[in-house]
Amino acid sequence: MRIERIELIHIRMPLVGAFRTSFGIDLVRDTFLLRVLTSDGGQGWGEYGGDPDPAYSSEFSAGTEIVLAEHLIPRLDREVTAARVGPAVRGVKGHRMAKAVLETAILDAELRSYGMPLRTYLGSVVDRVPAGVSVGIMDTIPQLLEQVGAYLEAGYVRIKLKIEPGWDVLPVRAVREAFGDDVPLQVDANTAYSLTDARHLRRLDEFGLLLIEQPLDTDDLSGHARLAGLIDTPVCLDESIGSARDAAAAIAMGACSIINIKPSRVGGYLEARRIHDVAAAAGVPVWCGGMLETGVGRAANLALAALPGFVLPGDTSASNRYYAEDLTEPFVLDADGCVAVPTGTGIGVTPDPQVLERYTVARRRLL
Ligand code: SMG
Ligand code: MG
Repeated sequence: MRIERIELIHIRMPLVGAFRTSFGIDLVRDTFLLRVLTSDGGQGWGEYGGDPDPAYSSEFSAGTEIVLAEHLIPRLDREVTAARVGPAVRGVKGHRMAKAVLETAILDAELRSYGMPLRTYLGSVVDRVPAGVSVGIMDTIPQLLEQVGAYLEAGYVRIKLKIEPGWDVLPVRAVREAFGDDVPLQVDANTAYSLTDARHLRRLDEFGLLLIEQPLDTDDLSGHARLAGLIDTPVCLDESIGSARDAAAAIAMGACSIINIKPSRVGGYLEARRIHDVAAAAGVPVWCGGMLETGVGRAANLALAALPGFVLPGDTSASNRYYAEDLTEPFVLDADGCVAVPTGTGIGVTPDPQVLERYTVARRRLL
């Protein structure tokens, strides 16, 4: 496969409601798509998982654009396959989100050229995946209960509450009291706590949570290992896991007993698959995280979430969780709380050109 051209399409998509986490509040998804055009007339798409600010991770859109244009794309052979992207860009330290969007667009183009769906390439074993939903920090408990109630009504099979100091035990207790002990419930702190909060976090033990996600700093594996020994709630890592090697180390040192796999965070679907394999070998359950993806990123995440080790529901919600109008055919939640894995070749979806145009704020040719 020969690459002819690479375009960056900067998009701004309004969210259906504000999404607040311990590190900020989002009202719009401000990101970009990469479109790869091949010399035989084919194309491939990828969606950047980062944000304009380096708040969730150290990467951010404007920096990523420079890294792509000046450091990653120039290292690629025009004659390329997805498997060759990682080795080609190895000399660039870090920047996994940048590498992920590039590798994914190339992988999509490659798979389309073979007529193979991403789910087949990755080794998916199911056609539909159970969907969880991530619920942001709210101003009041009644607002939270209304939101959680609506998601349960819609069919979501698992609720994840974003937490931070001052918004943790109370909202969890309120959700348990309102909806009962049987609702699969978990929390995500996005690094908002420190080890000195262990006694406080122990108070969450009584609620039978599935897991607590990333309570401590990104680079604090040993802190997570110590915390895991002090609380009963299983510790799940998100931000801390950037590679299969990180996953192996975290598992070996007891820093986590569950892993949230986000392809964008770990450099793409190939590394995501390796993390899945490492976790499966160790008997560690994984689930597919999300970065508020439009249909482009969501489609690929669903293919990954259909691998056998993904035994917990992911943040693989329907399109309307975030967007009134998606760039692709919307992903919908079935009555049993599942979302269908795309069957088309490559990632299985293509943005609608007219819809994409409406949300495009800039275009730039990178190659
Ligand atoms: O795509 O449903 C989604 C987002 C799920 O909570 C979610 N993502 O840390 O897991 C996480 C967050 C990161 C994004 S917050 C802006
Ligand atoms: Mg998280």
